[in-house]
Amino acid sequence: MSVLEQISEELIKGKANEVRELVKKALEEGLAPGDVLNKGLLSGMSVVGDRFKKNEIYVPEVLIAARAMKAGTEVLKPLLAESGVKPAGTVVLGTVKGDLHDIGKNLVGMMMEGAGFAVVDLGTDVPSEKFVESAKESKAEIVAASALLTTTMTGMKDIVEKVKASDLSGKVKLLIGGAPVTQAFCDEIGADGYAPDAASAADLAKEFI
Ligand code: B1M
Repeated sequence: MSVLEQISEELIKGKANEVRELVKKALEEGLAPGDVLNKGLLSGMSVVGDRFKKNEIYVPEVLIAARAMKAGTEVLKPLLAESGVKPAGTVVLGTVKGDLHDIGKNLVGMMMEGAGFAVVDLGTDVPSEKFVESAKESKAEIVAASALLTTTMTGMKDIVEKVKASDLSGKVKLLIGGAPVTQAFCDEIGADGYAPDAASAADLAKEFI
């Protein structure tokens, strides 16, 4: 079994220490951080997602797998975020109100840092007002919101409305994403951009600047 397959296997089992060590091993073997992320960690997480969907596993197992994913991404973080250039701009980032999923949001943060942005991470379950306040405080150019639930993505509309009603209107760009989010939804709510994955989110942020 290749080291990337081993990473997926151990992530599915929720073995955080093993995942951390295997990620280090993969990097020592010269594998690219992006491959370790996509072909190791994320491919394991997609199996976890499938099993969760089919009710083969439940929330506790998913949480344990998420913890293992975090252990692996922590090793990768400095490499994904390596840039050495002065901030291209400031991004206020968070998962919308009512939503506790943060793995994708954290990846977006890492990719944004990698693209040279200063990232203000508001965490999860963030009320719309908080996005607006924080963007004012940090003089951000971009507000980036993540949602993983069809029930919480509607909160993005509220962020758009609050930004438009504030003096940030026309000054900040609103970028949205997350598994249930689509370009059509982005157009419908009047956000400035949608990205399907973390790397494209960073590319789009660069385009905005
Ligand atoms: Co939840 N969960 N979950 N969950 N969970 C999903 C999302 C679900 C699809 C599972 C399923 O049924 N197949 C489903 C949502 C259904 C729906 O609404 N469409 C679901 C559900 C129902 C729930 C609960 C309601 C379950 C329950 O309690 N009955 C509950 C809700 C809690 C809440 O938020 N209030 C819940 C809870 C949890 C855990 C806490 C157990 C855990 C989260 C742990 C954590 O995040 N710290 C969890 C997990 C891990 C998942 C799955 C298995 C994996 C999500 C993930 O991290 N994927 C997920 C199933 C799945 O997605 N296959 C599922 C990896 C991550 C890298 O992908 O976040 O999509 P993702 O990010 C991607 C892109 O979407 C994009 O970039 C990333 C890739 O590069 N992206 C952006 C994300 N944000 C972006 C922002 C951008 C641009 C791109 O711009 C700003």
